[in-house]
Amino acid sequence: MSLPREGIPWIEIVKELRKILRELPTHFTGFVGSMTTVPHQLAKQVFLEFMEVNANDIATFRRVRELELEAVRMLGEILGCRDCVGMITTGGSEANLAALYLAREHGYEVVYAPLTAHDSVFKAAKLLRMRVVIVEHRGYRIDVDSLEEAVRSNGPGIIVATVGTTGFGTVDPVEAVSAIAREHGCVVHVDAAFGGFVAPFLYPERKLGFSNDAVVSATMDPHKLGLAPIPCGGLVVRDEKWFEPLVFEAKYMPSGYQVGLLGTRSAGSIAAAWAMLKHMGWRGYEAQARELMRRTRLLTSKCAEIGLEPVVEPEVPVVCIGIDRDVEALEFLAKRGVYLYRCGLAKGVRVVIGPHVDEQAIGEIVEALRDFTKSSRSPSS
Ligand code: 0PR
Repeated sequence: MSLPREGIPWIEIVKELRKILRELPTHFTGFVGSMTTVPHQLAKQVFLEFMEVNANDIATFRRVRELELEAVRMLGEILGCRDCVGMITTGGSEANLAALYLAREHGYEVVYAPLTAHDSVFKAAKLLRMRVVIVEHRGYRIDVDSLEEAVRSNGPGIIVATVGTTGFGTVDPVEAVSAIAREHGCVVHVDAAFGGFVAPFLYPERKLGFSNDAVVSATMDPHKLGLAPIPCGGLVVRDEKWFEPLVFEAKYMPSGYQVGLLGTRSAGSIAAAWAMLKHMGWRGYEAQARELMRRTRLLTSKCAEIGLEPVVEPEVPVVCIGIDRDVEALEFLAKRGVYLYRCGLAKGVRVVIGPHVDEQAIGEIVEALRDFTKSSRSPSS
């Protein structure tokens, strides 16, 4: 039996768990695969302080729902929305699922997306039994001609545009996509889970969000570059009317209703998102975005010196470095303590330049890549 009959003392439990934790790669020891990063101390502190408050009860904890709406409004402002509504979620997957659900409830049952869209979009469509129409991509961005053809033959639906693709760091042409959507009676969901904390600051002249009429919702995750701890995603919705299907009747709740796809959820995520948005402000995230892109360019130029090129020039700090034997490369790198993911659609390894990936880490990644390319070129390999 693994459940002990007599409880184990606190100190022994902590020892055992800390041992496991010590053996896991951390963001400081080469784990640069994921889009998450080291959370800010402030976010950790307020997360702990609010952790045990159940944000599901919006009557007893009305102030927490207000904080949540303030956090969501700030996320919306970054994406060009004055007073958006929405909610803090467990992450981008839940936000994308909720966004597609909203579209379906409003009568848009077809999902248009290129294969560069995140897996969670296709997963959501499957769960919701929505029909997916795959749109071509060119240079790892939605091909607008293919999109137009697709909507013409398949009718109204929701188009998913990604600001910061998972595998390539590219940004879909949201403005052109939205124009097509308007013309053909479609709506647009912008998945800015990662890029939302970067692209609006770097490319203020581009219309990447709600300034396009057709955009009804967006995903933007504080647990990625927002510097909040996991779990913390964001669903930003244009107005209350569009959000309404996410408000469910729940007779036993003090308010009589309940918000979102889940039930009990921690107010820690809400406090952490709110705190980081207030603490960083527009300027803080802007400075972070510029610095991360500087490091991204440093990585690509160092890669060029060893004969490796990005598959496509990234617009947010995610680089797919083209390598044919990518599975072997990942194994080789992991043995060196550098943990990366693959790019997915193209052969290569993906580096996400989060705030924890400093110049030294970039140097180590490139060195490990150089050793891999050398070893794979040698006749004995
Ligand atoms: N949208 C985009 C553009 C993403 O890159 C991700 C996550 C999500 C949505 C989903 O966010 P959550 O993981 O917060 O639900 N991409 C992550 C990454 O690339 C994690 C990931 C990767 C999650 C692959 C699922 C998966 O199948 O590190």
